[in-house]
Amino acid sequence: MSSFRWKPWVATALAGVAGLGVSWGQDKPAASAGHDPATHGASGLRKELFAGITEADFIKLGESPKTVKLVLIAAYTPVNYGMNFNGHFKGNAVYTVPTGWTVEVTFINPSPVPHSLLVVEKEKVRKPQVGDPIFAGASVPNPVTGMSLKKETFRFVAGEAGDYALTCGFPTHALSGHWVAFNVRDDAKAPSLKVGDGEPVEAR
Ligand SMILES: [Cu+2]
Repeated sequence: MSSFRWKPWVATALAGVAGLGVSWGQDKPAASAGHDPATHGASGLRKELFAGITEADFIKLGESPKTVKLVLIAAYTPVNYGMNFNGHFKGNAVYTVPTGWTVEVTFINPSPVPHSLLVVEKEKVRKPQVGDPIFAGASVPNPVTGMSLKKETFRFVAGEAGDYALTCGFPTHALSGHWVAFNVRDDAKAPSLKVGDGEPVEAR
């Protein structure tokens, strides 16, 4: 797939394949959908992978100076057919990190459906395949293959200001909204996380 040449009809076909993801029954939006992982139901999720993790752990200052720790959980809620991180998708959560900070990421996919996580330039989320990570080390292993029922960690230095995305690298998932925004800013004093129309909350 690395020699894949993008053509509009291919994108349409692949988006169609992604649409078929509706058949992943456990990820169907449900009336009970919420931010409580307990609402997942009997869907084959390996819940022990995120046992004890709360929303307070999603962004925290690291032990070392200028270090921030992020926890991103795929399929955390059933929204967007599970193609979300901590319940967020299509850029509706925005992480901001000061330029030069080290980012320590824990990625958890408790679902049997493969997902992955890497950092790319934001415009790449409009492609069926998002390509290589923009910063050295800013990816789980084999992001195109994805992984399931597993936890991975990686770390990288947010070395250059810009607009990026923390995205799933499994083909067509970014197109289907499986990404959140990741901004690196020269003028940011502390890492923060903004959800929806809310105010940014600084890491502590
Ligand atoms: Cu995904």
